[in-house]
Amino acid sequence: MIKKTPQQIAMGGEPLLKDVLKDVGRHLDQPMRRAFLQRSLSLGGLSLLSGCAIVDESSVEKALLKVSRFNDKVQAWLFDPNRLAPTYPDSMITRPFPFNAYYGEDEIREVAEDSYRLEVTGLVADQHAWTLADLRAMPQADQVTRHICVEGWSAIGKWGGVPFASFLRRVGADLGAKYVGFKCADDYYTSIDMATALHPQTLLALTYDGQPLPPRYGFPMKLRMPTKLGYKNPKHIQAIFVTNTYPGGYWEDQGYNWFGGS
Ligand SMILES: Nc1nc2c(c(=O)[nH]1)N[C@H]1C(S)=C(S)[C@@H](COP(=O)(O)O)O[C@H]1N2
Ligand SMILES: [Mo]
Repeated sequence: MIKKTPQQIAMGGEPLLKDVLKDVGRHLDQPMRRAFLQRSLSLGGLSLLSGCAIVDESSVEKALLKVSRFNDKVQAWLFDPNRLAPTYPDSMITRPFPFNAYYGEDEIREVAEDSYRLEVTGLVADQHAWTLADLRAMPQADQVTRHICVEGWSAIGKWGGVPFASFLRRVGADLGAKYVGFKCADDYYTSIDMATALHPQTLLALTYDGQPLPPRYGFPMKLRMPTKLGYKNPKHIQAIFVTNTYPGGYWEDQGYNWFGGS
């Protein structure tokens, strides 16, 4: 059960979500948690929003998850597939560009180039596996954009590679499917909505600052989306699949918002 403060008991009021969040820990990404706190949403408000009865911590989790999935739908609806994220001159690139992963720099994954094959499965006509040379032979584009991490930092970097929309068209993906999922060499995984997959700035990035993507930034390849927060951008991609079944993600399954737009 969620404990009320003596003051709340005296006032006969319900505990504020703020107090509950302290108890239940990380269930929302920071922007959403802030939005809740700013509005001082009460438990009564949360149960109204989610349609869940709030009786204990696990029902709070369920209610927050429901609101977060609702939030995904609103964000998807607000997402404008033609609006471009800001781009910057090379002179504004952050040097050195930060490293981040769910582990430290001493555990950066080394993927071998020669044996590397990118698997492509699910709702795609052509399921052959790709070598790095195959990917480098596709028309390339590059862009300087800002990467925003929910941990509270952002940095400007330059990525180059294959526009993801051309890749999806080349493999004959079902462009009406809901999700594109990614599996990575380090056990990370995530998934995105098809509208973002087809966004003109979504890149299957093979280079960083004009050089082959170094291991720290996701060799051999990462998906770079300036329209999404850092954790939605998978590094060391080994497999891509197109599906209508919600695939979740490493942080998303621990309560981060799935849409993760910025
Ligand atoms: N495979 C993999 N991809 C990942 C992560 C990870 O731990 N593993 N972390 C994510 C997070 S939270 C961030 S902020 C960015 C960091 O990318 P960078 O090292 O290029 O700065 O990678 C994202 N993609
Ligand atoms: Mo991040």
